[in-house]
Amino acid sequence: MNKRVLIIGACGQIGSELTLKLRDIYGNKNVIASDIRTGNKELMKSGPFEIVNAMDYDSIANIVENYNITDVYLMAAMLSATGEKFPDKAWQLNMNSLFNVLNLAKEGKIKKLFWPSSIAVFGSTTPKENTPQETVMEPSTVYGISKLAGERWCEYYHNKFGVDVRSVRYPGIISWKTKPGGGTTDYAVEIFHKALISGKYTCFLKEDTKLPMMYMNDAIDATLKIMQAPSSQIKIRSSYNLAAFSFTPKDLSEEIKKIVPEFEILYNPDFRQKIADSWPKSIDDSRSRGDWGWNYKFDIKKMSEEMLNNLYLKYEIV
Ligand code: AKB
Repeated sequence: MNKRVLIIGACGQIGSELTLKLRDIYGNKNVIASDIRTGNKELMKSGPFEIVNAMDYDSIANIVENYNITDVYLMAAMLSATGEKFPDKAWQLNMNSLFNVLNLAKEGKIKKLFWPSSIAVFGSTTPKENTPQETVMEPSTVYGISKLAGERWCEYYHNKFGVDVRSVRYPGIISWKTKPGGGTTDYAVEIFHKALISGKYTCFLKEDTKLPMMYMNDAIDATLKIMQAPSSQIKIRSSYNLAAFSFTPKDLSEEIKKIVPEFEILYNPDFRQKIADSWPKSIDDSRSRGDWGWNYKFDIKKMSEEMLNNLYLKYEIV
């Protein structure tokens, strides 16, 4: 049976790049993008697009039926910082959207499901360095609680109903094409834009706040890799730890200064500092490496060069 893919939340930071990559692999007409709003030109023009509310089971079920969808990537979510402002909405969106697709899989209407978890599943009682796959998990944000609950539900649907669900715990994702929205790690993207536009950035986290991060190309790679692996290799059905590199705002500003010497960073921590302080500083992802061959390609240096080179072109700075 031919693969036909649906991405829910295709216009977001990860969804927009994932959709284009999936279209390259499976063909434009076999990859259906969907979101509650329209996306950028490239995404809208390169293949089918449907407006959908991730919390509306019937409209998702209709799309799945109309397009004979086999695989779903559920990328819609409310992230950590916005989730603290709208806790009810965050819980509803993050949980209802997951149940919709888990139930479609349980009913045999789709074959395979990707659902991202996050380092936000960990909390202040978790070991901070080299955080193990299995450890104490007491998240303190609504987002983290919803992701941890989601992980338990994914494992439950796999064990009880045989649902083929796969998941990774994304760290902060850095990309230049689409900006992230509402996360605690968003500073690591904003800083590049501000470095080129004004040469100055005021960071909402303290200079020594170390967090796990990853370049978008690696995040997409991991997502495709776990989805393409034979089912027998996926031994964890809650969610896999995933890592590339970790840095502080100060480390990142030093890296940017190597390319933009006049760049200046200031610090004005806000409510997001408390969220960041509750998260791990580095992640042990040996299970992902061992089970399905994960490895990253971009380190902080290569990522910073890629970000600045692409943003120079985007802003037409010569
Ligand atoms: C956030 O900051 O909320 C996200 C995440 C780490 O899941 N980027």
